[in-house]
Amino acid sequence: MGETKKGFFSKLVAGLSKTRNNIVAGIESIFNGFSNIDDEFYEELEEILIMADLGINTTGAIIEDLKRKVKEQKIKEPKECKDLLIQSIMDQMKVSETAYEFENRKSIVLLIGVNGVGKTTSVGKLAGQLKDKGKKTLVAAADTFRAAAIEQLTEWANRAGVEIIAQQEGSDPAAVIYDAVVAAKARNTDVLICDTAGRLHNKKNLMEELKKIDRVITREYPEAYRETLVVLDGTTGQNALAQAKQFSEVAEITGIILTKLDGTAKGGIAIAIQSELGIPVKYIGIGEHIDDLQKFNAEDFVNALFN
Ligand SMILES: Nc1nc2c(ncn2[C@@H]2O[C@H](COP(=O)(O)OP(=O)(O)O)[C@@H](O)[C@H]2O)c(=O)[nH]1
Ligand SMILES: [Mg+2]
Repeated sequence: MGETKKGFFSKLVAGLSKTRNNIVAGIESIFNGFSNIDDEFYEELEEILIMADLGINTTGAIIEDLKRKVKEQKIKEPKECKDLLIQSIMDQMKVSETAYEFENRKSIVLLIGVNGVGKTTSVGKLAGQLKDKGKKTLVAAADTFRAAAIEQLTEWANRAGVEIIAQQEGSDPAAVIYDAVVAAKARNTDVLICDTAGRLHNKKNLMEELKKIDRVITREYPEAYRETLVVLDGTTGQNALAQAKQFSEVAEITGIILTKLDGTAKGGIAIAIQSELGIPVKYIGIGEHIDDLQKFNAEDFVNALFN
């Protein structure tokens, strides 16, 4: 491992410590405590995975997969199951190589999600990362609902060292996007990242607002590569899964940013989202600092969680 990679990994391990404590102790007690792979063993394992927020469906799929492999490979020792389990989870979570294609294109990235999940913070962190990579980055303050939201994004833009397009509180979000798109084209911007308001996702007006934003982008900048990320708060567990489902009904979601995994999250929700919705978790947030956003790496994530 190189220095940066190592630094990231230890940060990930530290960030996920609460998540891990929720899972590891239970997992260890099962793999070491049982002498046979029997129904009781599977039942306890099932219980722990559900407690870790993997949800019933995902847990069911993982247990079935494990049972099949145990049989095929004639495994007798519970301890030997651990690697199989880890492998099975990793297989469910692979992020495709094209997941971050927007970084290499002229692109528009939209962050959507309910209030307080970490959209504005994630826009700032993402802008900082792209800027560090030498990408010409612009952010748009399309959460015009509260003045504080515009100020907050302005602070993040300063921190990240990128420019911001904003209007006054109460203005039309689609008008802000229009300004931002015009600016992005004129300035030869690589990536335009747009913050949005966290209205209730099941409300008709949010749907209308997203459609309007979409129309503006399609009309003004049809060749832009599009990325629409739903931001979810990892501490809300199964509720985050429900939000992802609802947003996927109103917008073409290309990925998830799962935040606050440094909190009391039970990171298993990342596994559930991926497996139940087929939407890749592309980034995870593990703190409030500008560096605390990482690309999701299934192997690192599962290792940080289980080892
Ligand atoms: N611990 C922690 N806090 C976060 C993370 N991401 C965002 N927050 C905090 O969550 C709160 C809400 O974030 P904000 O970006 O304003 O959410 P928004 O309403 O969706 O724009 C702020 O206090 C952020 O500092 C994270 O990954 N970890
Ligand atoms: Mg916000």
